[in-house]
Formats: sequence, C-alpha cells, structure tokens
Amino acid sequence: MSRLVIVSNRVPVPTPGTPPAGGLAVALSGAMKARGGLWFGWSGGKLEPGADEQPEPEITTIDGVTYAVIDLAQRDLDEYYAGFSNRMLWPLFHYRMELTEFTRVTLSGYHRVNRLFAQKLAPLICPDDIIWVHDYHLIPLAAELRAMGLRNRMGFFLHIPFPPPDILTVLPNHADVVRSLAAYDVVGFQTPIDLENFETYVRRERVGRRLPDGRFVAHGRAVTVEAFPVGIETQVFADVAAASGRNALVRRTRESLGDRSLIIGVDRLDYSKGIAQRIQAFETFLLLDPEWRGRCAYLQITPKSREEVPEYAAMEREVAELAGRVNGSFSEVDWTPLRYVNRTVGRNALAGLYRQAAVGLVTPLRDGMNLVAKEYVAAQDPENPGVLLLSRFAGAACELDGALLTNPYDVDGTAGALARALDMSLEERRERWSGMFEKLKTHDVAWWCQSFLAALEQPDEPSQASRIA
Ligand code: ADQ
Repeated sequence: MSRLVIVSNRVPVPTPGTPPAGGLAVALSGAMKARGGLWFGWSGGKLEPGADEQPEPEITTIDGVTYAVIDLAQRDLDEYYAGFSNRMLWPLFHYRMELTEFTRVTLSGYHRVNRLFAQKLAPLICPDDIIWVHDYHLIPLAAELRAMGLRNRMGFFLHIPFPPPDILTVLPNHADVVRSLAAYDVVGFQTPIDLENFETYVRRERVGRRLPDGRFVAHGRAVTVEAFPVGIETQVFADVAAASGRNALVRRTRESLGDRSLIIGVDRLDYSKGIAQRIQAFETFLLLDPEWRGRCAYLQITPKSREEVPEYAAMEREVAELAGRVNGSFSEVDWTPLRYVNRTVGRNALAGLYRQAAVGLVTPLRDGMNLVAKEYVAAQDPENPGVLLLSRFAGAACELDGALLTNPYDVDGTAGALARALDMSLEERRERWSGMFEKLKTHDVAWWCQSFLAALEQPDEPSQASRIA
C-alpha cells in the first residue's frame, strides 16, 4: 500500500490536552495511520516581519502520522488566504458574485503560496506516495508539483460547491483553474450537481470531453471526476449523543427550557450559511404563529470566523442587530425567544444539544455539503427524533431525503416549514428520520475516505461513489 500524503491549507496537528479533532481529521489521520502518512500545510502561525520568507517545514510525528507545517508571511495571508481564496473563490463558488473581489495582486499571491507549498513539499515526497490535496486554497498545487517533475498519483477534493459555468466564467482566470484541476488524476466533488456543473463547463468551453469509461479528457489528461459526498462519524456521533444526558451544559440547557421545544442552528458565522434569512424566518414564524410564543426557544450557536475579511464583519453586525430586534420585539419578562451565542461548543455538548432539539434548522444559501445537517440526524433519539429543516441548496439535500426541504430565500416559506416541523406527528418523524440515519451509517466519513482513495489508487476504474443517493 502506498504512503498517503494529505495537503490542506490548515493542518490539525494534535496537541496534548486539546479536544479531539473533527470527524474529517479523524478519518484522514486514520487512513494515514493505516498506511503511513504525511500531512502538510500551513501551521496557522505567522512569520515575523523581516524573517526568512522561505522557512523549512517544522516536522513532528505523532501517533504514526508525520505533520509538516510552515508559517506564512502576513503578505501571503493577505493575498493568498484572505484575498484570492476567501474574497474571490469562496464567494464565487457559493454563487455570490456581488461579494467577489478580483485583483492581479491577490491572484499572484495565491500562485506564489501554491508554489511555496510545492517547493517545500516536493523534497518530502517519495516516488510511490499518493497525494490527496484538499480544497479551493490549493487548486494549482498538482500543476506546480508536476512542473517540478513529480509523477505521483494526485487527487483533489473540493469541499465547497463547483458553480455552473455562467458563474465560474466570472472568474477572469477560470480557464487556468480548470487547467489546474486537469493536472490531478482524481477530482472529487461533493454532489452530482457539482459534477454536472463541471461537465457542462468542459463541454461549453470546449476544453475536453467525457470518455466512455466515465473519465474526462481535459487539457490532454484523463482525469477521474466524481461525486464523493463527505460524511461524518455517524455511529460515534450517535453514541456520544445518547450518552450526553450526563453533560452539564446539556442538562442546564434542558432545565432552562422547561417544556419548551428547542429549535437549533449551528454554523460558523459565514454569509453562505443564511443566518440572517433564518432569523427573519423565525421572526415571521412568531408573527404568523403566535401560539408558539413562549412555547419554543431558538438557539443559534455561531462562532465568529474569518474576521479579517470585511464582508464577515459587516454580516456580524447585521446578524447581531437582527437577533436584538427579534428579542426586543417578542421577549417577555420570563421568556427569550432567541439565544444567539458566538461560541464554539465541544462535540459532546453539541451532540446533546442536537438531541434535545425538536427542529434542526440548517438553511444555508449555498453549501458544499453541510455536516451540521448530518450531525443533527445522527444525534437524534430513535424513539422520539426531531425534524431536520434543510435548505435545498445544501449539498446534503442530495442525500437527506427525509428532511423537510426549504428555500432559504423564501422567508415566509421557511417560517411555514418551521411550524410544520414543530407540529409533525411522531410517526412521520420516525419514518423520515430512520431512512436518513441508515444512509448516514453506510455513507459515513470512513466510507468517503475509502471511496476517494480507491479511485486514487485504481487509475482506470471509476468508483461506486458517484452512484449513490
Ligand atoms: P464548513 O463550512 O465549516 O465546512 P460544515 O460542513 O457545516 O461547514 O462543518 C462545520 C463543522 O463545524 C461541523 O462539524 C460543526 O459541528 C462544527 N461547528 C460549527 N459550529 C460549531 C460550534 N459553535 N461549536 C462547535 N462546533 C461547531 C466546509 C464546507 C461544507 C462541507 C465541509 C466538509 O463549507 O459544505 O460540508 O467543509 O467537507
């Protein structure tokens, strides 16, 4: 079995005393432990001004996995990370053209950091290693490594949506992006919709075609391009949730609710997650269904993220104002409708809170997959499961067909769906939940990881993964 090299923007180096990393990190480290592995990327740290801008990676081996990380200069972070990755690719790939900012300076910083990654990684690579690159920050990495003479099998997984061609072509260098993807042997998307968008682009822009074996020929290379929907550690999550009654935060929350129904939302503070529209839908629901006033509470747990990007600061103000307005309008002396919390919550407590909640509100305007939707389902009590209210624009909607689907732009529609979810009979809730849970058990994060690696290791056989759902 070949050694596995993972490359991602950030590397979750385990440190003693920190809580276990998320499901993705666990699955990827598990795959690396099984075959020997190296995880390469940014440390999260900054180079001191004036320091050598080409530092050697810091290498540590923990539990059978080697981690190699580099610090980045402030200029790199401004241009590559906050700039081209998060002010151009992120909004554009989430269909938000009006939030993009394209500059030659940030594009050049993006390529400079990808070249730096390639230069620092290449000496650590052995000829038989397979290399799996993650996400939009690192699209050009394989092309950089190939330019340096590496012939290893290389795969790329995009965690965010791949937009339709009319949106992708807003990117002035869209042709280079797709040419860079063709330098990989396997390209994985979250859903069949992303795959279809890629296929339409390739056809319309006349850069390639699909082969009879399912692969694409683009820019002179044959590439396996498939959907591999990312999963969670379903059973682990379900077990943690079932045992969460002992968790102090979960117990205190339950007590504070009394017999009120809990509605929960858990998202990074990001404009793609549709948090403002969701709060508006909750406000409309309280207006239209006054009998629920005093009988429910909506808990929105939202840690801040990417505060260095201006659009995030603006959204933070907007959401905080909205939350204040709803509470100002509807609170009673002994009842607060919305609990808006800008914090991270540990996994055990989170699982317990999901389990307490009668409704999981997962209403992104656009999302690659959305793991919160899957976690909410996995955490439910099989005897008395809650209802997942899910945006049709989350990748997870391709799989979770037992959810109540909603269009988050339709605030009134989402408000109506919320009332329907809270009123749903036990029988319907059980039926909707059990099909979803079974699917999540088979298509968990280990399955995702194995499917991708199988495609990466077997050059000519498209895997089964794109045929699910
Ligand atoms: P994200 O945009 O970060 O991921 P998501 O898939 O929902 O979105 O994952 C978020 C994770 O963070 C979940 O595991 C959730 O439990 C955790 N989390 C969120 N808020 C939290 C809080 N307050 N406290 C503790 N934990 C919290 C990107 C893409 C997604 C894709 C994933 C994986 O944008 O579409 O599903 O990668 O591929």
